[in-house]
Amino acid sequence: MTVRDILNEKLKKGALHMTLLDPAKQRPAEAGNITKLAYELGTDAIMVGGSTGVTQENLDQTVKAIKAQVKVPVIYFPSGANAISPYCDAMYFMSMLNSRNLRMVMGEQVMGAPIVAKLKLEALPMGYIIVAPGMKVGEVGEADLIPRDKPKLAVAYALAAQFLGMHYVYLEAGSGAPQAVPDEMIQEVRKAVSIPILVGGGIRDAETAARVKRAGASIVVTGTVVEDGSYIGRLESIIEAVKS
Ligand code: 1GP
Repeated sequence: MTVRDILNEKLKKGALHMTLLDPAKQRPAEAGNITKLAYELGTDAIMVGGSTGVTQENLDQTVKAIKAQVKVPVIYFPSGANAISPYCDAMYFMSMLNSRNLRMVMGEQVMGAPIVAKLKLEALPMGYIIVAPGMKVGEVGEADLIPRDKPKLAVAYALAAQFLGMHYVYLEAGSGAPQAVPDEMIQEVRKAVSIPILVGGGIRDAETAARVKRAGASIVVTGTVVEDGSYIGRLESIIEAVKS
């Protein structure tokens, strides 16, 4: 079964939660321990990636350590073609649609595609859309941020992703964003597209996770919350909010 099939089967039953780990932020063994806990709490997949500091070495070691601890898909969430791990189950093959830099839209993809083919990695085509404030990823990705009060602009990008044949669209407020993607924007995108919508950035509590899900997110992504020492109770309530 492909990762896409696994996710599709799960999505038929409701919204999913994914846990994001940045390989540059902790040692591989710790990443393994964190994801084991997230897996036991019911997270549906582990995403591995970060905007800066990802190397082939820390990526491979982190993915291997996570794979040893969880039975859910481990999906690479790349920032470029500089590192691609053969150990993950799949990778988002993504384009930052609202970047001003062509390298982020199609350059890294052209460099990475032959490597993905050689490794026979499952590619999950995804349109990546950066919403204000965008944080680090908006900065390094040179994104023309979608203003928070312009849901129709997000809809136009999401529709473009769908019409280009992408299987997923990701509304990203940026890791550590003070506020998550606005409800109205998620609602409008939900009404417009039929592909699954990932929403991430700034989701740190159950209430926000529930709100994002109610607005129409198919997959709720949390990252920062597991980097915080007091995450256990939080992560449990976030996963519960997404699943209920
Ligand atoms: C970043 O959307 C993800 O790509 C997760 O964001 O770290 O704010 O949870 P947080």
